[in-house]
Amino acid sequence: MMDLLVKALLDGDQAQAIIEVRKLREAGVQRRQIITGGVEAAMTQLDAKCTVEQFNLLEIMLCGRAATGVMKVLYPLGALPPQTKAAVVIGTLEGDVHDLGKNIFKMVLTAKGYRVVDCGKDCSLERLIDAVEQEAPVAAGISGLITTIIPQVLQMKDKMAERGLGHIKVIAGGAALKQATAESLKVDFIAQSAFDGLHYLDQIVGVRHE
Ligand code: B12
Repeated sequence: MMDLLVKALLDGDQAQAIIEVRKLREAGVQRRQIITGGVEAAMTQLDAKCTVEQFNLLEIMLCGRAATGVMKVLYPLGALPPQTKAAVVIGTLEGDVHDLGKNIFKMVLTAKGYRVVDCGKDCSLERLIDAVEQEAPVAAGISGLITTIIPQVLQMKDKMAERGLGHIKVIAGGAALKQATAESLKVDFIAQSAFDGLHYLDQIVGVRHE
């Protein structure tokens, strides 16, 4: 069944992808498995079509739209819990327009009761840090899919410290950042997935997992 979901996503067939995800949920498959084994797996396969030599924008956008549709089925807006946990500021840095992963992280956090302040994509460091200053979050989350944003990531903590925000954790995720170590990127934590990020935040705010 997961294979059918991956195929529907790769075909950019949102309606079919939604049918497959409903079947998976009815069969008792967890959201987490659907995201990692379905959505992420499909996007990894899409990789081959998103290179400098081969780039079919329409095809990739349709896959992205199908993935977004699947996420809305997994986390319906009407069924959100009250946002009683800490705030988290998230964004994709300047020059990077990839936002599927960031949006998944946002949905996962929102579904767990965090108040997520989303600075969007192609967001300057200044704007992200302004939001951190205003919202007093427990952490700032950076999503990075292209390596050109790494210099901005390296400056994040220092720039926050200059504004007296050095105590706030910075966590990073996304394909361009997750192979690196937290030390080499000068951040507090590197998340391998949205759930990895969630667990790290839960640890900071002291949520227990059974
Ligand atoms: C879809 C896609 C696009 C779409 C994006 C649509 C959208 N709205 O996001 C479009 C078509 C716009 C696009 C454009 C481009 N793309 Co593109 N794209 C991809 C592709 C195929 C999939 C990315 C994706 O969505 N993955 C699925 C998500 C769910 O995974 P994820 O982001 O890793 O997120 C998960 C975790 O990492 C985590 N996570 C993510 N962020 C965060 C943050 C925090 C804080 C936490 C805790 C967790 C977390 O949560 C998610 C769920 O677990 C990748 C290939 C790849 N393997 O990544 C290339 C890729 C990222 N693109 C690439 C390139 C080069 C481009 C272009 C420059 C293309 C070009 N040749 O002109 C342009 C423009 C980019 C720009 N300026 O930003 C390269 C980057 C290479 C590099 N090393 O820098 C890649 C790697 C393809 C390749 N192999 O060449 N792309």
